[in-house]
Amino acid sequence: MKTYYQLCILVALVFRVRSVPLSTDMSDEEFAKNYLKELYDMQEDNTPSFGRKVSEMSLKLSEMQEFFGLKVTGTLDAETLEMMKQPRCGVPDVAAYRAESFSNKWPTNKLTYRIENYTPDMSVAEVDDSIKRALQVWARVTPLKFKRIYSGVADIMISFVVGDHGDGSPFDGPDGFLAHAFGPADGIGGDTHFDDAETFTFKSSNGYNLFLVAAHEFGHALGLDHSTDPGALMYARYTYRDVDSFVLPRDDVRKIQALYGSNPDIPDKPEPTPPSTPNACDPSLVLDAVTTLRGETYFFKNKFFWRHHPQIPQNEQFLIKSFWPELPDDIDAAFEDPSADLVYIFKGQKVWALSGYDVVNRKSLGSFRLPAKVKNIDAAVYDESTGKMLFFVGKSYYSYDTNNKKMDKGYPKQVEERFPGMTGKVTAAFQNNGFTYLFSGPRVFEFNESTLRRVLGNKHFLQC
Ligand SMILES: [Ca+2]
Ligand SMILES: [Ca+2]
Ligand SMILES: [Ca+2]
Ligand SMILES: [Zn+2]
Ligand SMILES: [Zn+2]
Repeated sequence: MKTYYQLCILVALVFRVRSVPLSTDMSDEEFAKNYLKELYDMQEDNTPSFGRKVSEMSLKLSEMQEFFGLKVTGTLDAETLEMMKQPRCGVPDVAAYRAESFSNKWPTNKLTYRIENYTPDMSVAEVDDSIKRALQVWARVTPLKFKRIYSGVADIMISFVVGDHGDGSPFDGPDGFLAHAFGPADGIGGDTHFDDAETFTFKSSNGYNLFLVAAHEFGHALGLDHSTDPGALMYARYTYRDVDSFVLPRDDVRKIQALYGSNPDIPDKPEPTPPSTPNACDPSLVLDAVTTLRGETYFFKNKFFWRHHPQIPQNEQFLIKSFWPELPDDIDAAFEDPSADLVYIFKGQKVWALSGYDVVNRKSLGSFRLPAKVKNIDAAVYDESTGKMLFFVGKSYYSYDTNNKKMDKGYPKQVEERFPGMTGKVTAAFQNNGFTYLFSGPRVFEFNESTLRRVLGNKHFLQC
């Protein structure tokens, strides 16, 4: 009789579940509506509108665009839809839209967790290890201590579930929402659910890395909201990063310590410095590489790049791996060959050829006939007027003939011979609208053919 009663409750819960799960076979409009209802508390807009009243959907679209640093149009443009379809966390982006019964922190520093079940994607030991390390990410920088229990009710109950699972926020099948967690409170508070329709992984960049997803969700379980910093662990969109070298970014450290304080136990070995997201306003900023890509310009720095679209005043900043998971961080150089619609990315001896968001080929520096003594280049640019690829190494440069597929004779030459006034080392380069821009540290030299027109700062391109 008891079993029957429990079953009834379960069924009732399933019917109580409100929203339609996100699915990619819906129309884009329907998809966007569900996204905004789920994450931005969009209400059904049934009121007849007169004149130019701004619709609820438009308001919510603007809010979402603002949150992700997109151009605020209030319309469902291609860029917004693309962002909506990225794999992400299922917790709403704006704290005010979450249930008010959750407070912003736990009243104690000693919390328990329990792993209720396992995903078939990984071994039990791999899941245990991923969860433990994900909690340690937060414990390392706070006074928080996590104790695992194997029965009974823990503060943080961890489970792998699919579809409707009785908490009013059903999962959506592969991709879309990967997981969600409830903020600090009794009962369901702190509980963390993973969508087992995903393929979770231990170390690989294929599928979704359980450690990274879990570390993000535990941030919510401890009281954090989503961050607008694209480098933060608490950014809503999933991005693969190297798991072994993971260090909690500065933005997250600052926010969790504002709630709980720092770790009073002096660590045995000094902690690595939390990585911070490069700031466009930093006057000493030295970019790693710059390239055009299909009419846009990409400015690379460390793990990040800024994307500039000529029609959009505001640049967007992303992790390199969120566009090209296979690319390394800290690249040396990049350029676009528009005749082949390819962008080449250089790091050390390695070269990646990109067609839009796809890596289509891997090459080596040697394939451009650079001498073997050149172990890496500092900058590169495709000179449209001559069809040559220019490779900068220190204060000299090489010229590669794309038609004959060989290095031009008489190189390397001094950069100053071709670009008079460019006396320093070239650290990044690109061409746009017929001008050549040579970066030397934080300064940018603008050339019209061989004539130096003016010297600019990074700020000319990166708004701040
Ligand atoms: Ca709980
Ligand atoms: Ca999903
Ligand atoms: Ca460089
Ligand atoms: Zn989240
Ligand atoms: Zn759930």
